[in-house]
Amino acid sequence: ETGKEKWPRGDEKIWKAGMRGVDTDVASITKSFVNHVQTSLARQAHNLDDLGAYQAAALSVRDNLILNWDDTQLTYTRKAPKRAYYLSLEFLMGRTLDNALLNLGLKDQYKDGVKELGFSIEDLLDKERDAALGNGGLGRLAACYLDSSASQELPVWGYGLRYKYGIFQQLISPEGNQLEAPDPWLDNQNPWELPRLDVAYEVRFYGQAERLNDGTPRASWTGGQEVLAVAYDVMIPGCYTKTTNNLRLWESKPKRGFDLNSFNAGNYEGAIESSNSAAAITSVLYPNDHTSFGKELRLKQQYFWTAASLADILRRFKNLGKSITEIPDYIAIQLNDTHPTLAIPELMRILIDDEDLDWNKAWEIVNNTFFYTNHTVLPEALEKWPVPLMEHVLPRHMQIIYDINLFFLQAVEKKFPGDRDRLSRMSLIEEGFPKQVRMAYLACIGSKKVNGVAELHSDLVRTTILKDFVEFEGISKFGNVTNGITPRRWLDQCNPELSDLISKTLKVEKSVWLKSLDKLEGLLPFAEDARFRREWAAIKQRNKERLAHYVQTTLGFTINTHAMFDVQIKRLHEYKRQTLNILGVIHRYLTLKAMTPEARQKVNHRVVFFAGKAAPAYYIAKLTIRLIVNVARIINADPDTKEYLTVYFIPDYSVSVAEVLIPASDISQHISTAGTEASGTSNMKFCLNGGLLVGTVDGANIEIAESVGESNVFFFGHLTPDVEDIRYQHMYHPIPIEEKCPALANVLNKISGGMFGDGGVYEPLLKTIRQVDYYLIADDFDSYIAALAMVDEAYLDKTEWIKKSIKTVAKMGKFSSDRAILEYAESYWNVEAISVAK
Ligand code: B1N
Repeated sequence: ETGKEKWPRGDEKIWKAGMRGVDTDVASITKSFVNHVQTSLARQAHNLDDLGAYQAAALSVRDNLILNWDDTQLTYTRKAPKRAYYLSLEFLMGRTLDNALLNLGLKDQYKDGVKELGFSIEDLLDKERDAALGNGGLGRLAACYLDSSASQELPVWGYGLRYKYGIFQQLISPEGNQLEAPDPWLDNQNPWELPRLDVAYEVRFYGQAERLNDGTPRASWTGGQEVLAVAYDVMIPGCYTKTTNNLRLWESKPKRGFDLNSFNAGNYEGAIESSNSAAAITSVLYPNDHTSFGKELRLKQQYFWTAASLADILRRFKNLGKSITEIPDYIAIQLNDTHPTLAIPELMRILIDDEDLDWNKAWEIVNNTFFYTNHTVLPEALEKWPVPLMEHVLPRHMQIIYDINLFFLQAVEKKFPGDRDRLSRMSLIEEGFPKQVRMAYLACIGSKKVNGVAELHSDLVRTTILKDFVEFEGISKFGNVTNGITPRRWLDQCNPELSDLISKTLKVEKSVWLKSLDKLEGLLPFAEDARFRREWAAIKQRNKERLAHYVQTTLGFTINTHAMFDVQIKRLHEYKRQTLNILGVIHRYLTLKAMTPEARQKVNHRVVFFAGKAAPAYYIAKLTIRLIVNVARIINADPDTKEYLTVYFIPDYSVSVAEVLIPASDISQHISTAGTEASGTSNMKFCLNGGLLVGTVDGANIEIAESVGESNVFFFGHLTPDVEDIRYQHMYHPIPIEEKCPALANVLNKISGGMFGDGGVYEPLLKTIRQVDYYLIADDFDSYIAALAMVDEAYLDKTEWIKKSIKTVAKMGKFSSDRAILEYAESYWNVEAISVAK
């Protein structure tokens, strides 16, 4: 292409005649569906099963998305606005069809259409596999932000990896152990991605880096392994708008089928092996959150993805014909945690080695282009890469990091002369064997702004892990953007009856309030309306029945839907304290057992749900699952108590399972040790669906309470500033658990004594509580039990309870991811909305 050709080629009229819109009346929809059955799928009406029908519906809906996507991208190209790019190693998208139908406003038409063809839309929706390219909150947040960017018409693209295997499938063995099976989510074709085999970049690993020493900072990087990154595009439709953004996922491929050099030398197997090693880069999502293992393949994933994404972003920028120094006027890059931090030295490499800029100019560009979001202050989660590994895999980047560090420490020394401690604290290189690169520090100094994900967390970032950097760079660089969730998926899609009731009551169209969630405040007066409350309660009841039906059909258990539903669903982690919950359940069980049958009659009936995956190598987390499953086995079978208390562990937690569990909850638990959960986002999802929150004074719980009113949440536990002191006491003045918390000691003894099967099995878990108790289980236990008693008390007054539920939903507007993404666009990226002509 020279840029001077005439487009389109040939006769423009004939081109125009061939272009079509997609009609969206029911007759056109059935026609398109049948068409896809016949041609795209090469199947026939008489042997089409639900899976085939799902695929035909998806392809038909996709036609709409493709046309909108095309118009959107053309608009962006023509208007050349500043764009933002969201780099995330995880996108936990879940299912797409229902979301696309709702955002396009075509759900009813498709429902009718597939019905005319003999199918039920619900059955088809259920055939879709989740796209589970993430671990938990961080990946789901990225997905919510894409939905909000498109809905708010912001020119934002996501960049990630197209893992062949998503997060593992969780199975539970008869003993209660978690087993992991692979998740081959692409096996029955993925209609939602468009392979762009023509969009490909070469990415280098290993080799030699040699400084030119010609008076410039340039170096040459040669040799090593070259791998191809190929683009797959996923369309991201906005809600009731034409804007359809893009999520570009990279797949790794060997550069030339396989290595011809080895082939010629007669080493056929060796050649195949090197081609396998290229394909391995994007084969699997790492299933650990909150731990950094320093594995070479993970480092290769990170570089592969950042290098391909930057190359793509810069190619698009170069098409604008601007000077390279204008990059920050057209590009903002958001780093989702430190995983994409290599983009910083990579852009330096491109600007210096390829574009021949001097160091300071290059650093200035970099500094005005990147933005870094921190998602955790847990020390084990902070990424550090061993210097020898980095030198081996990315020799040129290691040189650049050393240079960045040198200039940086010179500046620190200038501001704080002679403060050697400070220099070693702030160095990008941590001394030790081996030395390690501190990625959070690199992300921080390379970015224009840094933010945490809830007020408390952002404060902790400023006062703990990045304290020295605040002192050096000034506080204004360090902000907060409280996380949000998309109300499209997490209310309209997962709780359609509540969404309809809200539209009807507010007398506002969904297309309006779903994009201006503060409008929910209009529900407040209806808390006093008895008829409205009855409708509200009836919807909660039907959502509980829907969940019971799911459990019945998948696990075979019959659930009492008139009991209170108490839910804790999230990754298993000691800091999230599922142990506190299950120990509380045992305490409740023991209390019930000790009661007379008459006394029991007065007790609030409760069903406790757990779900969540444990990292495959996280022994204590897996043991917690085993304990939950075995406690459930005993309690659910006890004729004295099973009417009052049952427990279920729902296996293989996923976005789709969450969509069933969340609308059914009466209360949900968010009970991390204060100061450990950066934000949490499922807390927002529950409250938006009228479930009340039991939680610690942590993360976004605090802001939820501020919004909905403290009388509508159940808080307990020690506060963040006390946690460190208490840990200190644990170390130096330990109090035996029998003394500190007799109720808990009794529970632990029952477990050890074999009430839930061989007690010895659980000793390593119990030891973490009896000995170090780093997460303060014993310190918070009594106040936790007291909070649950308050819940029971409050639940007795059903009218008051429903009022709380309504008032909570009414005040959740702040937690829309639209609000959050607009904060990023306005206060960080300087990116504006741009509408796509209808
Ligand atoms: O990010 C979420 C927050 O709402 C949660 O509170 C926070 O725990 C979560 C390494 C992580 N922080 N860090 C991770 C994920 C994967 C990985 O490899 C760390 N996830 C969170 C959204 O802000």
